[in-house]
Amino acid sequence: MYELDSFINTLSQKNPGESEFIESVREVLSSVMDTVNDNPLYIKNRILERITEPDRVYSFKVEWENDEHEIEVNRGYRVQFNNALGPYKGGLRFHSSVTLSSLKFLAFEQIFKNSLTGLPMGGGKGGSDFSPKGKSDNEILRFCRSYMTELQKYLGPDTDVPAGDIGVGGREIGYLYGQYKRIRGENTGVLTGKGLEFGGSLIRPEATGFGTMYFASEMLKAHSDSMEGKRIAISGFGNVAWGAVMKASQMGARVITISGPDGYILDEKGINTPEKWSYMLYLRSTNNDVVEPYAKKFGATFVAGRKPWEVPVDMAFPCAIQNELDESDAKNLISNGVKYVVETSNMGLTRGAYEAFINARIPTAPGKAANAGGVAVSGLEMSQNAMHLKWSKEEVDQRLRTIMEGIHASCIKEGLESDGYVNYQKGANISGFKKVADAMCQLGY
Ligand code: 2IT
Repeated sequence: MYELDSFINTLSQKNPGESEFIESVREVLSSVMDTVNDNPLYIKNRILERITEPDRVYSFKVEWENDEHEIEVNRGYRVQFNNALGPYKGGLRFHSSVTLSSLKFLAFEQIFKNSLTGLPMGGGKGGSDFSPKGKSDNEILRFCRSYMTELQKYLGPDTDVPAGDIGVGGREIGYLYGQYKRIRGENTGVLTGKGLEFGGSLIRPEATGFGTMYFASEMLKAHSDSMEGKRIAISGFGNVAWGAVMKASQMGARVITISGPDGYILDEKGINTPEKWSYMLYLRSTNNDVVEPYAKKFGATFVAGRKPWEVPVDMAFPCAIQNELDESDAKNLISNGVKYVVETSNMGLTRGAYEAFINARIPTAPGKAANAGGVAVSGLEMSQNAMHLKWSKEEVDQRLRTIMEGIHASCIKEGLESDGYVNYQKGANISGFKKVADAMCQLGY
């Protein structure tokens, strides 16, 4: 019999200082403990000990030259956590907050997220503490080349296939893939999120944001409700927030906030025109990491240094970074009448925030279910690359929608509680975990 606190204690001793990783393991295990203790095969196969230890972790030096011709040194990583279901798959994050602990948490989450998509993908994650903020295009190119010169040793289309994440968008994927091809001489599509001219998939840039709205729309349907007319708060202003804002508007909802490290925008008219959406992309492309200019351009309010969770809304979608919505934010949202919460960033909610929402019986989707659309379309990009063909926008979008509906159905199947409340966190964790654990049992150690 396993007991959560003592398992987590042992894990913490084994991984000192890795609080984000430990928290992500606690989050999954708190949902699956009964499932494990009820299954002698999982116990005999030591699934918990094995699934919480990464297959391997690469850490390497990345040297590059800045525009002043000075040499800079960053640290690069790739965490190959678990490949029971398929090649390691997961994004690369370039951000000043990146540490081994944050990448281990992201890679661990990715295992269960990828499992939920139903596609054959294992879990991995990588990145660097390099911050693109304020860097020139040439500096980013030089950094990407140097990073890939080392990383390429560990990649392959059936081994490990990275993609983007915070700080890694289409431009960076292009530079990284260019260097991979230069060194390896292979057009195997070993990164996803590529440009459409060289093997990328239609809908991949939009996929995470579209997917989270498809998931949300299923959630609302399951609660005899609809997206029409809902007031929505979104945080972030990057690729994920951009896709989410567009799809929410198409579904008849009104998104009234986006945010950056400098504060948030309150646009009561709604962020609902192609001009506003393009402006989000423009803001991102400047590499300044600010949203304030949006307020001046569109006559909206800018609230400096605060998060959007103080605005009364029907639905909240954290779309920025881990731990961006804490217990006091949750209490604010609850007292302002929030009806649904859809975590779209990875581990965007703190444990206290989850507990507050679940205690208040507010349907709350976890990131590993709601944001799986991004990696799902990455999986579809891998399929297209392997077949050497390209699907239409409609075909990819339809497959994405079907995958998100499937994930929602899995959450209901494993997460429906006796009082009729759907515990999405529990549902996603159990459903994602079981498939990986079953595969590990069959594969042997
Ligand atoms: O967190 C994520 O799922 C991603 N950054 C996307 C990963 C991928 O391989 O597309």
